[in-house]
Amino acid sequence: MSLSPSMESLILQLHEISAVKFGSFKLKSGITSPIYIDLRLIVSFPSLLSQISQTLISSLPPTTAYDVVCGVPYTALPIATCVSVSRQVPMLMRRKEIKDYGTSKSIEGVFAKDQTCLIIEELHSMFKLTEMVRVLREKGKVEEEMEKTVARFLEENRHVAVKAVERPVRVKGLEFGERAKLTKNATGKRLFEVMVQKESNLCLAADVGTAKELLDLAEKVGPEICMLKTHVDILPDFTPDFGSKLRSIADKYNFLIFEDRKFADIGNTVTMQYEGGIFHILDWADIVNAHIISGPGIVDGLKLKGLPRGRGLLLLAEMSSAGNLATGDYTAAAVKIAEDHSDFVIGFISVNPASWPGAPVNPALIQATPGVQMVAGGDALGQQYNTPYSVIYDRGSDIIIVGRGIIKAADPAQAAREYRLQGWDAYLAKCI
Ligand code: S5P
Repeated sequence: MSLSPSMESLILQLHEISAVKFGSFKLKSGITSPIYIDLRLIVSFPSLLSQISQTLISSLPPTTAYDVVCGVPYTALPIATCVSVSRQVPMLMRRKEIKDYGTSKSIEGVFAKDQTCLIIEELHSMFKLTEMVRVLREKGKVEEEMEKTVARFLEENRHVAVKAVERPVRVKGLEFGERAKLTKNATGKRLFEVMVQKESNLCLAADVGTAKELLDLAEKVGPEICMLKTHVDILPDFTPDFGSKLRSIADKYNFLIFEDRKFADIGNTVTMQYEGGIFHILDWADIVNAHIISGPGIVDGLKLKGLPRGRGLLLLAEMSSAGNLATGDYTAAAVKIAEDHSDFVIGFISVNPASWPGAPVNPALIQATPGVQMVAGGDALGQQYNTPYSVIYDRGSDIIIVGRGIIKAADPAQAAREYRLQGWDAYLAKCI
């Protein structure tokens, strides 16, 4: 099917301003692409911007009714603004980064429940990339060879995307209850069991300012969570009875305690850090975690102290922050160390375990993922957020770790309930 002349002219103009480029481009995902589209450039070409907006609107079915229009940052914002101004329809802006100060709003603008919103996301929906390249080839802007290269690239990466979504579905049947029976570690087994009993795969990252606030929060959110994660070294009012106080709340609401200590030293040093100091982590934390930067000796060291007490260890196989180095071979090394110590290692801190080679890995091992909020985005210091559904269903994780999404909410208990339901629904969707 051929495109309309106005669509063809639009494609030619985009090529003209170099918003469509051919060559070799490394994408954010790490893939190398032969085509790159940078629509941010269109703000410098007002007549093109207006043409795109008009074409987009006229491509909607005539009966489409909407009360507000919203652009997804950043590329679609100017397009949405043009639509808003030309149609005189109010606009909303969805934030990319959610502030953790001020109003913490994820959507700016005035709107009401039950209003219909037209969301403008990208130009790609107006025509397919293959059609775009075909037009450019027909008009002599690209060689036939390049058209074939792009087609091959799109075909290959369509499969990659499908695989990433399909992988978790293949663990069908291996539900948390069954996985509990596979784990060799008492704490790992208990964690799976608590998840089933409470229908919760939510871990609260309780990064609040004081021990008092933390204990209050644990009381409020306790019924919703399978695990509570602490950073005990940020609590200025820590006292030696903190551990026993938190333990009694954990027993009351049936959740596990995970001290996010991120051990990273040699085996001998971590034995002392785990057991001693002022925090005595070994006495009250069911679970701790470790980087594998120093090699497998760190696991041996922690195991020496933790295993006789029935404790469990999570390895940091990936991290959620932008530009982190825990990727590729590093992640694979974490998996190998976990397999070699599966009596003590109960799983991983991970971000996209569905994409690991050979995924899903050993189902006895649990995947816990930080960087979770209701809206994907990030903070100002490199944290990157995915939604509960995307983390559990698409990325193949088991547990969502949520901090500011809950603790900064007006009603943390209510927010925790919402995260629990979303996380659990995504898990159930994987089990069908
Ligand atoms: O890669 C990581 C690993 C961890 S454990 N990225 C993380 O954000 N974390 C922790 O998860 C981090 O230390 C913090 O306690 C929590 C995320 O908090 P949020 O407020 O961004 O949800």
